[in-house]
Amino acid sequence: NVHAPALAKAHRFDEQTSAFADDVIDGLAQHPKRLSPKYFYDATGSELFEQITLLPEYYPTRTELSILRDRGSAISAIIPKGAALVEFGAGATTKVRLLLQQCAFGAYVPVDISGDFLKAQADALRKDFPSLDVYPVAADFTAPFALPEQIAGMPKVGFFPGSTLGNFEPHEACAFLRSARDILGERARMVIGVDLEKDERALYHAYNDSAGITARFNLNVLHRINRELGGNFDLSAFIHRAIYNRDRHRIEMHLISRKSQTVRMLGRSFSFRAGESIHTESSYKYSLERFAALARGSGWVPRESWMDPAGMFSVHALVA
Ligand code: AVI
Repeated sequence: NVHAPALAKAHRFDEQTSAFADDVIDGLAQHPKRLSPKYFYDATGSELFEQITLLPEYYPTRTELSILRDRGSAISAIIPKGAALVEFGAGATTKVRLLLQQCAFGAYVPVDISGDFLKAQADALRKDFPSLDVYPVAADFTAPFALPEQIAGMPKVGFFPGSTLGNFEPHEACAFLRSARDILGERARMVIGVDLEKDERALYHAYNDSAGITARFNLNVLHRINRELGGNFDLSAFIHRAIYNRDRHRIEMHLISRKSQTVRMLGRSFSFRAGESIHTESSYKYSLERFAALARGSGWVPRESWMDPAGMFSVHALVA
């Protein structure tokens, strides 16, 4: 291909960028086209996601916070004193702060792929919880990783808030829960936030907000491909669409091509029909029973679950 050498020179790819490139090339060659939701979260995407969590239509974040706050004493009752709290993924610290205030943890281990972000987060928490030992781990938490030696003798509690599990395909969710159980070990506990199946209108509006932030969040992945992989996506030629797929219990986000067009990237071209979609995210919604079955099938014993009064969101405690 004539473009490839020039591009290879123009972009000196690090390992992460070339994995991104491989995934994008692979995903756009599929029928239907798809991109992994993990690529939403560059600096702009993370900022847009923070804005989503504050939208009036996006109920999950504030509802989960209310459950963690209102059910703090029930949650702390299942947590052994002096346990190490291992958080899978490190976003805003609001939720973990609630747990740290309400339960007697001996150590906090945030695990995230972004090392810079982790360090800033760890520093802020050390300042506000001076007696807490914080041991950040820079790792992809969807793959096996080692816990810090310092927490070897402590009981472990995993924390996976935000219904991030919902962005995994069911088989990936099962694999993640299994691997978390292996990493945390015997007698571990897990506190996990899971979005619930509900009225389709509420779900629809949560992913089609009137301010258009979710649309920007979705389209940003094309911007990222342009910037990091030298793509030439015209963002105005795609529209955001989020629908609820009732049979598969999931919100699907798509980017729909407004016209027939060809997009180039890394010396390759990808053609789109008018109306053709790129499936960019699934956000699975569970009933309490379906989540408990998933947890059991992954080697955990469901211990207790809590909901807000309107039954919008759930927090589950699992025991290894
Ligand atoms: C991070 N994750 C749980 C969000 C969700 O609701 O699935 C991501 C998101 N996508 C669109 N809005 C929010």
